[in-house]
Amino acid sequence: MTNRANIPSLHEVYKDHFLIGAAVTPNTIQSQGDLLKKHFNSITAENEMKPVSVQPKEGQFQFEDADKLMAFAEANNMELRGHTLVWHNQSPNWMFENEDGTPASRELLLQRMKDHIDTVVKRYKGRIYCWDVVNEAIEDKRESYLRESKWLNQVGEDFIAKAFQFAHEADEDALLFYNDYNESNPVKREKIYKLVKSLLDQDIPIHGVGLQGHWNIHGPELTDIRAAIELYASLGLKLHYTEMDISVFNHDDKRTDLSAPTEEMLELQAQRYEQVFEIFREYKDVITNITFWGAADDYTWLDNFPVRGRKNWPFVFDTNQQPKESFWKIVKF
Ligand code: HAH
Repeated sequence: MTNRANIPSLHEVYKDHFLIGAAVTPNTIQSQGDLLKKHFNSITAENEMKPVSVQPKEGQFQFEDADKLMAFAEANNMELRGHTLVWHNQSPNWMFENEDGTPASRELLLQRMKDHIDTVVKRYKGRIYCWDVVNEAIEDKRESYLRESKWLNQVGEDFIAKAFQFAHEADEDALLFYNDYNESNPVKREKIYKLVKSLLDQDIPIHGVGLQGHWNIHGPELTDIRAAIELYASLGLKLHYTEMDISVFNHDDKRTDLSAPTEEMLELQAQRYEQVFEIFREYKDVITNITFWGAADDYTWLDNFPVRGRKNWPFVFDTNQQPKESFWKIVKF
């Protein structure tokens, strides 16, 4: 690998703006270790702190992988964003069921939620600086408000408020976030706003909105990104971009013929990175963390989503972990 010592460090360039984060795994802290140490001062566990990873069986917590990532953060003076405590996905089935397979009652589910949150949050108390307490509870489809889920069906709408209360009881200093995707979409952003506002109106301890930022080279519109920031900021909370990537494909583009991104894709990507970081800098008083959902193009969840096995190139570092044009666009301003 060629020498990258003399390129600017992303997190140093942005030290007066916000933290710069990356989602990591036990593999990538090895394979991308040097890159992570140089450019990032915040990390998030891609999967290792999700419910199914830490409590696959009732009461049998597994923290080995999560601990590795925590230790990597601490050894390298990085913050850690906790992700995630309550979600409809990557959560173990046992949590929602009685022993005979019938749906667990509201009381049992809330007890399990409390036990889970208590154990996980207290383990990293004072070390994980913020948590995505509830992930993706809003429905994407136009008509309905909250997403259908076992949490909603078996507990009721207040499962969200309860999760925040339990998290706050476990670590009163952790910053607590509601996190969701399609956060810029005009219809969905109003619903996210409504949810967070209702939590604030009930004095529920919530401190921030996590905007996932899973975007692509064609969208969303910059005006929608800006409008979403303005709307959430009007709640008086901090904003984190929690899972940013810029896919080179439209969401419904199923093409699988490319073994490298085209010049045009890289051009559009660089232009978009430049434009969105310009907006981020403008709102640095409310945006306090920009986290990418990965670090370099050699590893991204988008290689398997939404098309399994199709390579994608969503970051500012390429498959050799070298800076792309996108990198230069965001470090020069
Ligand atoms: C995110 N969902 C999750 O928050 C994260 O935990 C996971 O590793 C990857 C992505 C995003 C998502 C989406 O963009 C579209 C449909 C469903 C979920």
